[in-house]
Amino acid sequence: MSLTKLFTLVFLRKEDQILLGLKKRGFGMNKWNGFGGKVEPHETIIEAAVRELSEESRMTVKPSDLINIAHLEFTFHEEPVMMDVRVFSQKTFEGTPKETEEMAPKWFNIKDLPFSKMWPDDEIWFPYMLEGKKFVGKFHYKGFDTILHHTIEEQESM
Ligand code: 6U4
Ligand code: NA
Ligand code: NA
Repeated sequence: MSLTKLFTLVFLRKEDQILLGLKKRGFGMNKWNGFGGKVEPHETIIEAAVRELSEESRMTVKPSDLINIAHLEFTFHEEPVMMDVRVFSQKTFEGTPKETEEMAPKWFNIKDLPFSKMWPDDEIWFPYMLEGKKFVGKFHYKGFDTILHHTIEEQESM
């Protein structure tokens, strides 16, 4: 794998709801997703997670409240790139989600998630996250719609 890029992905929880944002531009446009983006060279993964959440939803979290629940690796057929996505969850936050240039946020009931308008891998690993498990998921895509193969391994800790 010649090129690995590091990303963050944050999910806020409130009772039986989860905050998703409809991506308005760029990678994953028109899909509902958690909040996150590229880790910049000058910052830690946690700093990037807090920054991206704030930039995309105007929500504030304390870095020490973020819990790393998963590690997702995406590879693509005949492409030498790997996306290394660090997934975080947390229940303590401040603010009311606001629409930004990049994302339109909305609370969803966890029993009524819009999987048909999410990344295809989400339907596979969301059940692990919603059951409070920690895991490593690896997904090999052809294009952006077809998962050729995947593995999910539960972890004791991340
Ligand atoms: P800029 O260049 O600022 O628009 P940036 O916000 O840094 O981009 P972006 O939004 O492209 O990064 O990051 C992609 C986001 O999508 C990250 O939070 C990771 C997430 N993501 C990428 N592939 C995913 C997938 N297959 N399933 C998923 N989330 C994915 O659930
Ligand atoms: Na982003
Ligand atoms: Na960014």
